[in-house]
Formats: sequence, C-alpha cells, structure tokens
Amino acid sequence: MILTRRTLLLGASAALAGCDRLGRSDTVREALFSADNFHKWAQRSLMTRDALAQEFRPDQVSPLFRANGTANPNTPAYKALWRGNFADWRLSVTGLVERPLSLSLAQLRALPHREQITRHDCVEGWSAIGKWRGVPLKTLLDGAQLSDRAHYIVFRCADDMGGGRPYYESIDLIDAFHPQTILAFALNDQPLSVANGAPLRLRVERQLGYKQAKYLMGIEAVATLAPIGGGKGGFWEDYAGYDWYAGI
Ligand SMILES: Nc1nc2c(c(=O)[nH]1)N[C@H]1C(S)=C(S)[C@@H](COP(=O)(O)O)O[C@H]1N2
Ligand SMILES: [Mo]
Repeated sequence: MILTRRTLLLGASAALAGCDRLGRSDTVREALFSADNFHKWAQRSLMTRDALAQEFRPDQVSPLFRANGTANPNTPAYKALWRGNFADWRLSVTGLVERPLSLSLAQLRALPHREQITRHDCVEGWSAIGKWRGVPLKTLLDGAQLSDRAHYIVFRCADDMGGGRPYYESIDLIDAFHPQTILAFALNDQPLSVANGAPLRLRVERQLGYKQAKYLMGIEAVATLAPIGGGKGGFWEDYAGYDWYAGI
C-alpha cells in the first residue's frame, strides 16, 4: 500500500483516538505530541499503547526495502568499523542504569531474538514490509538495570547530518518495553545492509519511519530530553518540527 504524506499525517493523528480534530491546529499538535506534554495527555486519553502493530505473512514481504535518509554514514570512524566487518563495533548502554554495558555484535546475536514482519511507513509517502530479527530492547534494559529515575531512552547514531549534528532519536519507557521494540541486526534473513542501518537499528513498530534509528552506537537512559541535541527528542523533531510521538 502506498501512503501519501497527507494520509499518513492524518492517519497518525486519527490513530490517537478522537484527537483528529484537535490535531489539525499546529499549536495544539505541538502541545500534544511534544515529548514534554505527550505523557500527561496520553495518560488521560483512552489510547492503548501496549497493543501490537500488525504483523504480516512471509509472502507479503516487499521485494525491496528501500533506503531513506542516510544510506551510508561515510565517516572515517564508521568506514573503519565497516572495513572490519563491525568486529570492533560496540553498542554502549549508559546513563541512568546501575550496570552500564558495552556489547559486541556477537554478544547481541547470542541473546534471545524476536522476529517480526512489519510495515514501515515513512512520512515522505512510501511504505515497505520487512522481516526483522533482533534483540528486544527490554532484554538490554533489564540487563543494565534501568534506574527508577529514567523516563526516556535516547538512541545515538553514527551518521553526521551536517555541521557535526548526529542523527538521534528517543522513545519513552512504554515503547521501550513494548514486545515489538527490538534492536535489529537482520532484515529479510540477511545481516542488515549499510543502506538499512548496519550493524544495528531500532524497530519501534507503533511509530513512523523517522523514529527507526539506524547505525546505532549507543543507547542512553535519561530523565529528561531537554539537554540532548535541540531538546525535542530527535534530529527531525529539533530540525523540522516533526512530532516526537509519531504514532501509527
Ligand atoms: N541514523 C539514521 N537513522 C534514520 C534515518 C537517518 O537518516 N539516519 N532516517 C530515518 C527515516 S526518515 C526513515 S524513513 C528510515 C528509513 O530506513 P531505511 O533506510 O531502512 O528505509 O530510517 C530512519 N532512521
Ligand atoms: Mo522517513
């Protein structure tokens, strides 16, 4: 199914039960969908955040999962990791955790996996169905012993979006512990390609494409998003005013 930017944006608001009419005003959108206010509002609404995103059959997988945004980080540091087949790459788990972790790809691959065939919807007007395999984020957060003071998980990426600003994203703990939220190292039974985010990317299946951070280097548990980047919780949220909560 091809989704236009308009149907997606309307769909994103409509999915949040009953807020479509409110969502039409930019000021109200900003108020509702920013990281600061989303919680207060969502808690009072009837929204169910623990529902599963639709999963598809193997024969529904798209022949090509196109790449969008950065298709190769191309920095000296990333190129060195790529040349070494990511043997020297580590995922750091830091911030408000009792036990910070530093995990190799081999260690991540050895953890229990989840596989899911889901549809990725980009605001630019395209969708693709892919089969992802990865480690539930919950497994890592439990392993690192997340502190009670943590409210958000921030994802740090290897690509520079210009002027030394790296791509980054963030989600709250409801999405972080959602069973379909995984750190994926394989797409369609192949190791993740550079174009699709090698060696590891986030899949947070109830949200739009720009939340699916590629080229992960670190995840950090924080109490507030204010001191990170421009303070809005993600590169496109800071730079282009995209909603922090991009529910579908
Ligand atoms: N690090 C990083 N993650 C990113 C992006 C990016 O440019 N850099 N683009 C986002 C956008 S807008 C989309 S639609 C998806 C695209 O994922 P794909 O390249 O696997 O299709 O990645 C998201 N995650
Ligand atoms: Mo996107």
